[in-house]
Amino acid sequence: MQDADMNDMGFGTRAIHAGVTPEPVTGAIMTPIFQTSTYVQPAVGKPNGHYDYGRTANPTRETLEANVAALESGTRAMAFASGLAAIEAVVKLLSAGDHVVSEENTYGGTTRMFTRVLSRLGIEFSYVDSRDPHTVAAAIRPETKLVHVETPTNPMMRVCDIRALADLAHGADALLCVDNTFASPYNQRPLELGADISVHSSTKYMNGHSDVIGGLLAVKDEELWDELMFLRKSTGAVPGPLDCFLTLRGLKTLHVRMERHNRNGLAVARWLEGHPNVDRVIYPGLESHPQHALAASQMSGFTGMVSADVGTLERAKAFTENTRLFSLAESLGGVESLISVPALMTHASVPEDLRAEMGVTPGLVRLSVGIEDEQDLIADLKTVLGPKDS
Ligand code: P1T
Repeated sequence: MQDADMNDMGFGTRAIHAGVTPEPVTGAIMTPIFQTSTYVQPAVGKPNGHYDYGRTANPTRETLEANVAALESGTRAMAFASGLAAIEAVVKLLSAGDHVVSEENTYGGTTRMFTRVLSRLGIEFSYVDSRDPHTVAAAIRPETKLVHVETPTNPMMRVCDIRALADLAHGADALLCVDNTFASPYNQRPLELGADISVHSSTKYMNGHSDVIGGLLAVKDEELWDELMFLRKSTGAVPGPLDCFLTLRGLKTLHVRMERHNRNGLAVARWLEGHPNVDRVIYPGLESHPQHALAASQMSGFTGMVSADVGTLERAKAFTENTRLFSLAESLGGVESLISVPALMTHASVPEDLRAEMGVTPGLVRLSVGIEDEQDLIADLKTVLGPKDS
């Protein structure tokens, strides 16, 4: 269905129909996997429409992109080979001498790309605690072209005020990019709150089935999209057609999955909170989260991501190596529950002092609560941590 017809429809209807039209030759209701690298041209320099080469254009990928644009309340979206490739494309809008203000608690791989790869190209980065807009304002310089945040952050669940940061960035003629991986557009739509770019590791909630590595971004501005398209075409980090098909299929149930992730995440966070073997639970949906009110003002649900500090690495290992339904693995956002120790896994590449300062202690455990039955998940945690009221 075309986008104009979809604007008044609900999120679930858009997840299933936006951008998707029956295939014209056969009427196939499911978007075919156009597994081709090139297209035959009827005459020299006259391709079929804009289909000249697979890196530039692919119908399966374009259907996914139209669908994501509708879900993020954008006008355009773009798919990449990974979440990091999508973020890299955003930073490559900049040139040597330009400056980025970034939240300090991003995914460890994002921090590594900024500190050890992109900074070598002459782009400067300042790392701040973006929970306080004043700290972001103080880091902005005349050369600042981009403010990059995650909200909630991985794994400390820091929440930043997207509206306030959009105003700040725009006041400085900079773009605001929000990594929306943890929330998903079902729970939070940064473009509606003033952000210029919403970026995803679609490996996570967007695809939702732990079988694809992918990245996505969505924008409102056509010129910005053109620039990003040029960058992707010129640098090449496109996803394969099968991965686009799988992600599009995953998106058709995003609203149903997220409802259950939200419910199970809250139930697990509530069960862990106050448990005698857990020192601290961090979940934006709990009233004890210092930014619960802000989170509730810009999110409609709080996902299945829960962090809990159990005090020591020894206890974290005993916890994460012994659960049965929560599998010990990096990644998140799939239908199955995962558990990890960020300091030794996803954030091992972040300098130790920065990790400690942010609270990414060796005793911090991160749970990606899946969509299994709530009572079975709690029972699994209970087997390892002991009953709550013992
Ligand atoms: O793995 P990739 O698709 O390249 O996405 C990178 C990425 C970007 N942004 C956020 C917020 C992320 O969490 C990630 C990847 N994160 C994990 C693999 C993880 O376990 O935290």
